Amino acid sequence: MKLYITPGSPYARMARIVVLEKGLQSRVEIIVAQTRRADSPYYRINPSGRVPYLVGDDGVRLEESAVICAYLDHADGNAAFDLPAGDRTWEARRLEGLARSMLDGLAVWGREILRPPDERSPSVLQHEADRGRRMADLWETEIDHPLMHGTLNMMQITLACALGLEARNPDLHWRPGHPKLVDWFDEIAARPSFVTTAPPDAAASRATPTPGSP
Ligand SMILES: N[C@@H](CCC(=O)N[C@@H](CS)C(=O)NCC(=O)O)C(=O)O
Repeated sequence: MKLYITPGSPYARMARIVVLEKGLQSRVEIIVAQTRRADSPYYRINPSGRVPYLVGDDGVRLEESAVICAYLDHADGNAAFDLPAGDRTWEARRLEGLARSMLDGLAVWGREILRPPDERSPSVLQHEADRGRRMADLWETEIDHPLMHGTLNMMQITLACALGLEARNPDLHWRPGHPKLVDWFDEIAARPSFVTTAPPDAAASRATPTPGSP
């Protein structure tokens, strides 16, 4: 299989974490795509130009991190990240939705920051900063949910990839006032799959701007 990524993409990071957690490294070739560049050869592979993108051994071509993570999880016939059954299904979906909502907002904010200064929208920056603050407050409570602890799942992976964007956004300060979230994140971020896929920090990206960022 071929998994197209960029090093800074939190969505691609989710798929990379699943590859590592499932021990699929020998089956999945990780390829850095050139995104956000006019006439990138990557557009001939994935016309949307987004990452992650997976080309399976069976020829299947998949977009969307949630779909790709599920496909990778099932690739060994022994899925570990399916939603829990019964009453917990909707709780799991609710938490995954909340985590993705935070991630989507922080991704928009991060993209705005990577634009040239004279192209950045102050109102978008403010809107996403405010949303990020509200979501961090919400997660300081939600992090007590039993599904956010114990065996790793997609809710945890999604939230951790969102919070991990602090490395790419110097204005994202979700830690102050959120001690439970800090403890939770620091523990999950120490897992080898998270350490290996940690995004390059914003200063490094600015020093060597890559069209493929984030
Ligand atoms: N909903 C998509 C979002 C993917 C996405 O927005 N990826 C960004 C990188 S973080 C991208 O590829 N941007 C390149 C572009 O917009 O051309 C998912 O979950 O996979």
